[in-house]
Amino acid sequence: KTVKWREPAKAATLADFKVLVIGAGFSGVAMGIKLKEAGIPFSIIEKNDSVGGTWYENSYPGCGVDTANHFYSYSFDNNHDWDHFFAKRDEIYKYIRRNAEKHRLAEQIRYNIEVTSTVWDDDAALWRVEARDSEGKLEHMTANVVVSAVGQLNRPSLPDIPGLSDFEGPAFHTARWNHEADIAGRRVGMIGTGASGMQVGPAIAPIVDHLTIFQRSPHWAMHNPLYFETVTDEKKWVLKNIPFYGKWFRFQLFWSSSDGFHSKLRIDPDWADKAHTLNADNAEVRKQLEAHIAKEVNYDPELIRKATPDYPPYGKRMLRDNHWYRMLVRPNVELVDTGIDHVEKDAVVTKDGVRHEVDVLVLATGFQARRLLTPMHVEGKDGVTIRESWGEDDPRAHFGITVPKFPNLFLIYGPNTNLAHGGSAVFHSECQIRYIMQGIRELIETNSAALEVKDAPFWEYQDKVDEAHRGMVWSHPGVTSWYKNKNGRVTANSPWRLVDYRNLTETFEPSEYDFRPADDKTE
Ligand code: N01
Repeated sequence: KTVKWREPAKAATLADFKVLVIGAGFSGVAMGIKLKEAGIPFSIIEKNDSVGGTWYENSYPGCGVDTANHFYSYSFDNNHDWDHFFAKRDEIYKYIRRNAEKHRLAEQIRYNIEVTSTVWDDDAALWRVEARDSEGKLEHMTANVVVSAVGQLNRPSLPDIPGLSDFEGPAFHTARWNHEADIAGRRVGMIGTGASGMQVGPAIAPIVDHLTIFQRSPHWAMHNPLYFETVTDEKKWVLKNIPFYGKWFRFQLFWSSSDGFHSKLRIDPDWADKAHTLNADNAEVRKQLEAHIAKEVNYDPELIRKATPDYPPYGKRMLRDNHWYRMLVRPNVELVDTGIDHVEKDAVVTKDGVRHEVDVLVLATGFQARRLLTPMHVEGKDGVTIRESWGEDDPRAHFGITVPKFPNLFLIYGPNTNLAHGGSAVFHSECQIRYIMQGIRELIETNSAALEVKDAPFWEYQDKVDEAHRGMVWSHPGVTSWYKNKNGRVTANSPWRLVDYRNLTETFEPSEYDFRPADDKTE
């Protein structure tokens, strides 16, 4: 739904108003499209030389989405031409680029320039933004509103393993895949078995000489036959031409991830086997997943032991089985779960003293999700930085979007908005964008210089989120993941069903914010 002006005449006052969006990924591009539709001046600062964000940076073999594309796409471009139900990176990247081109965002996007700092100037009621271009030249700009569209998963997390820097062969993170490094016929070591590693493994196993996978803990992965299917021309025709079918198809994907899941995620306080499952539905899922693993690894007891998690299903992100388990039985693949002791110039040495010689090292070790906005310096009112406000790893925001002491700053895919239970991150972004657009409209139409979320609604929301998480699987004490901080507080995920989050963010409520009149500022 597009946010409409209530007072169209106010649009005329926009000449001096500017929004700065950080990042031109899936969310930044959508934000730009909505700002453009509303006629609000904006620019998008992008550190890469292209749009796409995560779908540009991640180009590792096998990279693709595990949420069906007919839902993992913009509601305003319900693309019926997807070639796959679960597209690979190139197809998604092209989709984002096509949208940016269609809406002529090239006029607003600046590439190869990275925001290093954004500081709130309370006297002028402006954000003073510093950015560095690819040659290291600093540039300064101002904006009335800053929207962070950098998300949670854009800074690779490199493991702190002794000797890693001594490794002499190519070593790189999945989000920085080194396409110059020839892996064909080489001995490859891969650290990490999350969503990225689980896609890389089956994609490279057939071409490498040997693949050694270093697993710290196994992840659950679910079989879905559609994962491997292409969308036939007939299906595309039906999606396009049968009235409402395309919408229905999208809606049922939305609904199954919104409602279908939640019963499997809630801890039943009376449930006996709390270590491995949560409730009857969750136990049923576990049974099916265990049977699937056993079948796929040809009932090899050692592989079953290594590949089966002890924690309940959904404790970490539920992955797609993209033939991961079948890959484990290949003669050139070894799954090592003894823990890494250190790395040497040509080998990874595990805690049992075994040297695993490798030529190339792939780090599928995830992202610095809890250090949201890293490494930007973000400074709000009274000189408070976002790191001071959030501590080392405790990001919080009202609906995941606004933070006290940081006026006119909006976050997309901020704290507690990650979807760990299925569903489309694009849907969540659009909820946030609609909310942000209403906030900006409120600023403009009430002739205000700044808005800032009040402490009371902010903390009330934090309590609600924490309370909701307490009953959910990812708070389970047996699970460690990037969803939680070191105190066990879930900082990444949303506890809500999609429909609940949509309802929460549907209407920007001005009474939750302090507004500062425009004439109460000095230049
Ligand atoms: O990262 P992860 P990811 N020594 O943090 C291991 C999205 N995504 O890039 O499980 C040894 O999940 C770590 O071990 P453990 C999606 O939201 C989506 O895979 O902590 N191992 C784990 O196995 C996803 O959730 C898609 O015990 C170390 C792995 O590295 C998010 O991105 C595709 C280690 C990291 O897994 C992140 O996924 C890709 C160490 N020091 C990504 N440090 C799709 O939609 C970490 N590990 C398909």
